[in-house]
Amino acid sequence: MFTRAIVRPPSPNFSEGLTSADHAADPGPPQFECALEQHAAYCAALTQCGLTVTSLPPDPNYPDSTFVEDTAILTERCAVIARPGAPSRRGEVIDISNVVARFYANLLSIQAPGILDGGDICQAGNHFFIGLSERTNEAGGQQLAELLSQFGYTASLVDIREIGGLLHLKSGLAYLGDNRLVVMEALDRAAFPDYELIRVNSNEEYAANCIRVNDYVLLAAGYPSFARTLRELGFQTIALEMSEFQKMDGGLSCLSLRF
Ligand code: CIR
Repeated sequence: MFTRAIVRPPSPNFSEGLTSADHAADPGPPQFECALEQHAAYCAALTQCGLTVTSLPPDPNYPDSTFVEDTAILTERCAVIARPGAPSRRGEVIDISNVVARFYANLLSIQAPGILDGGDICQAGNHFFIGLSERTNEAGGQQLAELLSQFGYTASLVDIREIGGLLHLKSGLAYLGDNRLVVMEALDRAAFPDYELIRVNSNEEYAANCIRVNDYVLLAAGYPSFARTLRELGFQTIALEMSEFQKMDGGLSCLSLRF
């Protein structure tokens, strides 16, 4: 059960953040007002799931700071402040560290030369899958595995560096509880033994980045086949418009830290 979430609405210069998209081409840069509306609907969905939402003020110094999930790993036993792989995002952890400290006595952090983005970390029960990506290196992954082991968790590394177009491990992987993992086609299924794997059609891959929040699964709107799969598995779903965040390579999970 989650009881809380931390979020940070986008700032007006949100479109100046990192992205692989060419804003000169269709569908163009994100529209700030629309992003704000989508973010508000996202927060309302977290509230519907029973969470108390702590919202930090938008920070124009860090246009990517709405993607709070990349800045920390929050578990039932400890919190680990990340060291984001993108230098332009590294300072985001200062505010996050201050707010997380209000809720956690066990507060740890990733140190140089380690880099690690929270988007690469997928908790599945007492096990953590740690993605090695352009944003998370071996040093960061090993540090996190070691810290987590001190609190009784296990971890394994999943190398996604050869998979084109996958920013973070959780862009293609989600844990739904009850031993069920959503896995996009490009990931090596052998990395996830002992789990029931739920496929996402290759034309709906963006939807793989969904989150189970108590009695609901939140997923991106516009992926009917995957939404149907979830409902057939017995989940109540909430579909959320994510278009403006998708333009900045953001997925649904990265807009909140849940704990
Ligand atoms: C970035 O490139 O860092 C942001 N524009 C998007 C981060 C998305 N985070 C995530 O998928 N966990």
